[in-house]
Amino acid sequence: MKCRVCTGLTEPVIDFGDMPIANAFLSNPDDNTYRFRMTTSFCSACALFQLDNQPKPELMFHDQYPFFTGLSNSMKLHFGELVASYLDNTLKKTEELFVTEIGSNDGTLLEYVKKRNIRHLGIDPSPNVVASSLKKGVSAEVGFFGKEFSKGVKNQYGKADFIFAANVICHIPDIIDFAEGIRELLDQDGQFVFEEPYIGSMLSKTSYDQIYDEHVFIFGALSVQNIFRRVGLQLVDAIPQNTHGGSMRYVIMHKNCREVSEGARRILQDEIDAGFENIKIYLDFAARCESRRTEFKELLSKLKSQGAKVAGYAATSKSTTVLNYCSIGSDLIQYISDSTLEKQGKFTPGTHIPVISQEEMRLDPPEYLVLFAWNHEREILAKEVALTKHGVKWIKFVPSIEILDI
Ligand code: DWN
Ligand code: ZN
Repeated sequence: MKCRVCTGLTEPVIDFGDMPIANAFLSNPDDNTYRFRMTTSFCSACALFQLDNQPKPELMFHDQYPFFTGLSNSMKLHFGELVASYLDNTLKKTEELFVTEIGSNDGTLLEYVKKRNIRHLGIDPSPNVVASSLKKGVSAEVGFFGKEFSKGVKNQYGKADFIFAANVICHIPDIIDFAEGIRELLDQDGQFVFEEPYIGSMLSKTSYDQIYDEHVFIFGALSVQNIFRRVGLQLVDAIPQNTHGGSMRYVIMHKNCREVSEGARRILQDEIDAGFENIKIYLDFAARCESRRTEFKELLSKLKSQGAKVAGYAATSKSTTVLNYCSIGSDLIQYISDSTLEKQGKFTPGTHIPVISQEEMRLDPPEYLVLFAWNHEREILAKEVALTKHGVKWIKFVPSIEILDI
């Protein structure tokens, strides 16, 4: 396959088989399911792990996109801290600032900017999440950000002092056009601050569920540096984050604006030392994914043979990869409970497990709950102490398959 960045040849890593769209929950299990072949590969020239094929963006991001950032309290707090740590330290006057967020979803992050009376604009391709942002009084426009789009924003609002993005850039296949858009829009001393699931965490935790249709890339500091260098921008900082099971915050600026931080230098060197530029580490990961699949399926089959009632907690995008890759249907997991209204009453993509509300699940809890939102473990276990006290046992599959002993 051709690398999406340098067009050089990539090396195959793992084939997950035919996969549905991760967030295409079905109203009726008989509905037709669109599938694409989810193979992944690695470009050693860019140190970039990527999907070979991705469904058309319109199939993934539309007016029924069922993910709302604000449903997680810990993420709300995280974005509050993120905004404060940059806007508290800027020397510019409030009335001079202009802040943009790409993939602004329901406006959770920009609401903190709005509260400071700072001019801002969110950009997101899904009209329904933009509508929920507007309801909060957060300005936002529907669109796919790229070079063309950035010109319109620049003409209307001027250059941006800060461009934020969280868990978004890895969704954008034409990443060079995107990076050129950032170069257009970013003011001379402006900062592009973005966070993404970190390739190092995915490799060390074997969290292969980070790979699904929307995540066309899984980045590390080396690959981010390579991409932005191509358009004349520079990686100046990289700061590890605990969110989403291990993420990295990257800061990009125009060239020669600032020295590369000590932290970023160390992370880049650690990646080189760990072999992130070489296919071997990815092939080892692929082998672990296969044994993890066998182990998980064996555990669920054993519980079934014991007559145990097993359900899932949180119908995440990530769960679509796990369920389809491991061929797990409602025979092994009776239902998944989720707090998103738009997912309740529907069926999981490709595997047809019913999704019910959390209130309904709490009325008659199962014996085992698979924690599909393992990245929100702390928040969920704190919220669900009553379930644990009731005797519910939690099953985790990242970083290893385990029944939690609480
Ligand atoms: O990158 C992405 C991340 C940030 O968000 C997107 N491509 C889509 C989405 O991925 P995800 O669905 O795997 O995200 P989460 O945040 O791991 O899971 C969200 C789901 O979990 C929602 O359906 C809501 C549900 N949930 C719940 O039912 N109870 C979440 C929490 C925290 C809860 O307490
Ligand atoms: Zn490449």
